[in-house]
Amino acid sequence: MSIIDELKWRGAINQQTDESGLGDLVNEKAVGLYAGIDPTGDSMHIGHLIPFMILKRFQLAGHRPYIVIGGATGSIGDPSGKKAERVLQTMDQVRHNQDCLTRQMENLFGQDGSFKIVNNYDWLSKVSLLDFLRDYGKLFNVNNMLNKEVVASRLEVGISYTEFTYQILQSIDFLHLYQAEDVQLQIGGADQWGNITAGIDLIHKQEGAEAKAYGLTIPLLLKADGTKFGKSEGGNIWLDPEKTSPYEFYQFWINTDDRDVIKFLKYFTFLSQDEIKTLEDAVATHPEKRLAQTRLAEEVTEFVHGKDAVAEAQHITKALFSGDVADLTASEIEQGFKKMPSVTVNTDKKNIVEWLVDDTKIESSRRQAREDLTNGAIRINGEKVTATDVDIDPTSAFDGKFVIVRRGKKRYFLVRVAG
Ligand code: 545
Repeated sequence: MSIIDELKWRGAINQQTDESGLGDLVNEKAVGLYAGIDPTGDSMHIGHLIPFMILKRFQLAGHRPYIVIGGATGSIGDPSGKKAERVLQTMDQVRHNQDCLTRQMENLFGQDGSFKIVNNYDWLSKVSLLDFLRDYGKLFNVNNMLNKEVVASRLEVGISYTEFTYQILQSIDFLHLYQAEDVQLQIGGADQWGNITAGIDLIHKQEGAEAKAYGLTIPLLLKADGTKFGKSEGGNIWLDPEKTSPYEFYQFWINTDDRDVIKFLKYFTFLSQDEIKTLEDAVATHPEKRLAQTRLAEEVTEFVHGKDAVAEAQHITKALFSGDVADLTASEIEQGFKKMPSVTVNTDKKNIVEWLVDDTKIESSRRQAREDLTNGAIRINGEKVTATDVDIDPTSAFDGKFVIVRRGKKRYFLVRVAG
């Protein structure tokens, strides 16, 4: 099966500039191809990842992927998808973000040398204003530029000359990579169609109408319930583990709706058609087992954060479900309890009733605290405590840093011990 047919099966093709031309090309040779990312932030979220995972699929099929980090374009900002003019970032911000994104890309794709990561600052910063106008500006027709959806949709509110020019910069990239690295295909999200086709036009003007350059875009990912993909209540799902912990990342995928899970397996994993078909049957016959969600969470978390992170996330999930929290590590507690209520107490030993009411405010009154304790509704670090006349030593577990309190079946509280 050709890579293009595989992408079709995965639902990953929105538009192609020349379907049969590209179909022939990928069967003929190892094709150079690229997707770009602008350093407008210091981390990708899972939505940004899609085109780069498709580069990876091309690589697995024997092709030659390039990632362009937009050190130059990112200092301008793509108007695509933006309703209003952007505020320019400082060059220091751009460089910081560019370094963060380069590291993230290297971690995900860069290990074996088969991916090339390049920065368009290296060539775009060398084009002088006069060269820009003489060598490139002459090849762009302002009427065509105005007709690009991105620009047309901004004409009423206004668009600066700077953002208007963005499409020329991305076009120069495609031409540069075409000439220097024999890159013949650019991919990107559906919002990149105008920029990609502008680049192909430039290549045709510069290299002749017969020049073989192609574009392919990926559809915007939609969820069955109509809400935006890639967000949880806490906001975006980031790839940076400092912003979204591997446990939260894993949980995000675990919580996928049955109606979306097969689509996501096709988009975000490298599982084969047969494997995905088997999981599809499992969703139909035993949805309650959530086999497809578990596999999805395992695959994507391993791809982004590694095998150990999957094991940790599963350990946390299991501990929180069963209540056996005693052997969690401090890092697992930080991850697992990020969204749960937390308070900070001092290291003093204290009567449990007083501690639950006065220090932690977990219980609203002494009467309620005594009642919950005697009813067996309180667990401290996983152990049921029923006596009301015992002292609690906050430093007795988890390196003296935390106490985990569970009230009833599900309500967890994280008590941080300041010491
Ligand atoms: C720059 C120079 C090129 C080719 C492409 C570019 C970047 C492109 C663009 N892409 C988007 C982007 O978002 C910011 C990420 C911050 C961490 O703006 N002009 O850089 C997104 N892209 C991934 C997908 C996208 C797109 O990185 O293509 O569609 C999102 O899914 O919006 O020579």
